[in-house]
Amino acid sequence: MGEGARARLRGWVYRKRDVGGKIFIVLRDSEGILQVVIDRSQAPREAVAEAERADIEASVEAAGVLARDPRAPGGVELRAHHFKVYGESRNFPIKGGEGVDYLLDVRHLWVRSRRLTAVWRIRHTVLKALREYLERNGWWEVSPPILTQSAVEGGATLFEVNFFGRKAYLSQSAQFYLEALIYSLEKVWSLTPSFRAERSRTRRHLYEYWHLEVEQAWAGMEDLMRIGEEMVAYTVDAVLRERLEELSLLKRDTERLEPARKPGYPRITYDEALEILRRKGVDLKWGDDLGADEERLLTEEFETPFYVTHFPKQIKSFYMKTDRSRPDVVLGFDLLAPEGYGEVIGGSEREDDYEVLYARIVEEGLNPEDYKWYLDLRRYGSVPHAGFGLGVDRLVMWIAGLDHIRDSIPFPRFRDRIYP
Ligand code: NSS
Repeated sequence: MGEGARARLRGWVYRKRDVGGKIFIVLRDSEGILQVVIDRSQAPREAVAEAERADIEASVEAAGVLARDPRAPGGVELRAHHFKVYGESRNFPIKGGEGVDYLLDVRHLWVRSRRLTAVWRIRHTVLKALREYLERNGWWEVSPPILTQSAVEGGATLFEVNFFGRKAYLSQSAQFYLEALIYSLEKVWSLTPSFRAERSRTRRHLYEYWHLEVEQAWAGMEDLMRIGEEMVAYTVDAVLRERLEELSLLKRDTERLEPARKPGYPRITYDEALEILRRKGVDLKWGDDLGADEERLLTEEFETPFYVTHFPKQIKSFYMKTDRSRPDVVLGFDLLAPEGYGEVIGGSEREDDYEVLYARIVEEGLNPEDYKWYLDLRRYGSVPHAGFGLGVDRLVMWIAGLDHIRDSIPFPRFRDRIYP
């Protein structure tokens, strides 16, 4: 809107300054902020009275004429002749300078902050881009259950639920259900909450996170690695095109994201990862898992996300197919985000042979009875197939350049708090 145009807007009081002759109210709405000026010598008395009682975060309506003013944020202000308070806001509990724990207590109010709002907008674009990529490439979206009967990713992080006197679990992954659905739809995906009772509290673990999973029939590890990197590159590109203002508000160095806009990310094997770590002074034994610290060191070597592949089978899940030319490693892959962020995708080719899968279940000390239906998928029309899971919150965390995963999601769930 140009100089002299009339405007009416509704929003919330973001900042307020009363300098005697004029009241300056910076108004915040879903599009951004705008300064509103109520001039005591020109505005009607009721408008002035309403502006006086409008506290920080009160919801208000203002109408007037737009005027250029270099001192206003954005260079434009609204000179109001009408001003009305809708919902008052006495003593808003967040004043600035509060600590993390307090801000988590008032998360229901903190979610309106400009910084978090910028993250929600980036997250929206991430979700839109992921979905758009899949839609354009012929994938079927399906809806797997959240209440489940068996573990996908090991018993240690399972949340137990009392299901009418029987044990059930909150889903850690939709993978097994997606596997069942490829026998008709071939290329399927889902976006669901996944639950992990992680033992340690870290910057990159949530207890409830958003999991985007894909599964494809007649496909191997290479095919799925290509899809993973195309999807991530497509998403980074969309955010760089559509959310520059938000990235700048978050002070994200977008130069660091540029190289990730194109697929073709580097790949190293687990063995090569060990070699790199050794050069950096970290001596892992073959068969040790890569933890957050090791991942961080590896990310120093790359400007873009990169794959680590061919892990020792003892550190990966029983369903991963072994490399038949080297049976001690699996056809599994992780995609690690640069700048210290680490794993955002975990996936593999799946074991599709009934006998081998059965033996792996037993070898892992699991009860084949619990996996009867999953084994059935290898009895009736088994096909080579592969898939992966992408942690949406982790992807947002990296793209937005956040220090902690909790700020990638409006209401993060932690072990010691499920409030608000
Ligand atoms: O455990 S994963 O590595 N793999 C699976 O769950 C497979 N069953 C997925 C599949 O092939 N369909 O988790 C996948 C991703 C992982 O790379 C992380 O990005 C994310 O899920 N993830 C998490 N994000 C946030 N918080 C927690 N606790 C978490 N755990 C995994």
